[in-house]
Amino acid sequence: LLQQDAPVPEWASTPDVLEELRRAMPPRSRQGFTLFLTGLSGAGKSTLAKVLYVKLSELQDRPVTLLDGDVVRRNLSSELGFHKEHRDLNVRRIGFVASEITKNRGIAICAPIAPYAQPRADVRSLISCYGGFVEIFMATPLEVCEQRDRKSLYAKARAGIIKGVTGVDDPYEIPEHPELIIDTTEITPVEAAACVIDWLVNEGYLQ
Ligand code: PPS
Repeated sequence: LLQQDAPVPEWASTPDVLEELRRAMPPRSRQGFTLFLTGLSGAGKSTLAKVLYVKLSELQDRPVTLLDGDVVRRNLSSELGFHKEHRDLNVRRIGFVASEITKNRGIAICAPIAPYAQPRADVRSLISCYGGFVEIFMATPLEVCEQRDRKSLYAKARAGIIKGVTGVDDPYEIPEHPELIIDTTEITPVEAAACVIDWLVNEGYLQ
């Protein structure tokens, strides 16, 4: 089943198969979708993801699955480090799991740093075949993330104890066309979640 504006996967390359698949796509309120939160450590991804998990579970019937960065790294990507190839592989794994959830009309909430544009774009293409893909750029500035520093990640990076920390001495490629941009410097997680829910209602994913 394909979204109206989704890229065409290889297996659906004949026009009649494609048309049939698109006709069979349910309205957005019954499709699966993925909320893909990306941003620096400390930007508020996990906190917002958890609030969204609770709200979406209360508001509607589709099953909701949370794929948080730390949890995925412990369970699905425990052998991976933080150099570019491993980060990309980690993000692609998360994208694959989210695509399966979306295909089965569930809701996936992903919250990795996902610092590189190409794997984010590939995940978008994959998931858009099956349902909605909502990229949420957590734009909280590095200074604010550093002040929070609940895991002492930035302190260790500044002290030279760890290398390759995103935002300090490793890149974060800013999303060019995210569906939503959220800076949690001056809004609470509940207010941020309300913005996301409003957007989902306006776009027809929630009734
Ligand atoms: S990535 O880039 O998407 O694969 O990263 P992710 O899987 O989301 O993992 C991010 C969490 O790992 C911790 N951590 C680091 N982050 C960035 N750079 C380096 N070098 C690093 N080493 C460990 C960090 O606590 C991240 O947690 P979050 O939830 O983002 O705060």
